[in-house]
Amino acid sequence: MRYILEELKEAKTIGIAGHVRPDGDCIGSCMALYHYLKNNLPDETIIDLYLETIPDKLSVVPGTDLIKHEFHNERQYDIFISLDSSSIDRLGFAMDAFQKSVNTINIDHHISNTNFAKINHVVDYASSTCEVLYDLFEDDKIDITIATALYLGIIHDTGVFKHSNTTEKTMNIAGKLISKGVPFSRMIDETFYLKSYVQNQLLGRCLLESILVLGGKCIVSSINKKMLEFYDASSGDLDGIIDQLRVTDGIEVAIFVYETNFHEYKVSMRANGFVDVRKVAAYFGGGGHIKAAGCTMQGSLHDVINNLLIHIEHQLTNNGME
Ligand SMILES: [Mn+2]
Repeated sequence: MRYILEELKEAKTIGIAGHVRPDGDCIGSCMALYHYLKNNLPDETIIDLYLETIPDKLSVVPGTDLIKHEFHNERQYDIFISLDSSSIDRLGFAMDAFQKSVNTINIDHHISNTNFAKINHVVDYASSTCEVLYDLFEDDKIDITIATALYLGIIHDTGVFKHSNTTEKTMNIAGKLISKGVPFSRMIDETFYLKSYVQNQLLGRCLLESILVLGGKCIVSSINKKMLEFYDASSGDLDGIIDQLRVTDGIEVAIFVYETNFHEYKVSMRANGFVDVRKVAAYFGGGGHIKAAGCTMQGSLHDVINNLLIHIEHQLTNNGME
């Protein structure tokens, strides 16, 4: 599959972009490809990388200061490469640049990818776009900067080798990358586990105020707007609370809701085995996966929780869990 990178040798101008609200795999794959092309293409080749603003803690890979956060020139790129984006609209502000390029390449690992480019390289069994890129690169051309970027994407999309998308191959690639000197302990702590003081305070509060329902099979916690304002926190500061609720012993379903407006709540659900939370979320107009789903609901907090519990209890009963 190396022919994909062969295409780039002739290009004089190359654009690269990842998806909106960039995560570890998006940033990792974009930075890895950017550095790889910079190192291996002629000096005069123009390479521009477009991404929305990235979280500070994901700026560990050198060169993130070179990222362009808006596209407002008339440049038509010879080739534009989309990374980690399942559809063209996921490119956000960079979609225009992509669409008017002479040639387009789409490199991704989402099973739902719509193959929207001229050349599509989608490996849906790969853990991450970084894993897909590793296979396209020549190993001896991967320096510590590129290795760090690829490693970032792999740990973030696998939940540090925990999710079921982790394969023997993923581990082998990670092994090759750490042999190049990636500071992996520090990276895992600082980019994955690190929380701000406020995030930890909110997590602590939500755990303290959580309640067990449905005979201890379901755990519920919530946070209201007033509390978010008190801590001067945003919804991003609530990431991970649902995951901590889920690993409570004996729990089948964890529910975390936070108030977005008067009588409007954003709901996150996680399941451990017997309940399909995607079905519950879909009933209320949301979506997701069997074990991780979400939706937005209207009403009082009491009504929102009760309406969710009716559906969860129904599934628990029908699955012989009563
Ligand atoms: Mn990804």
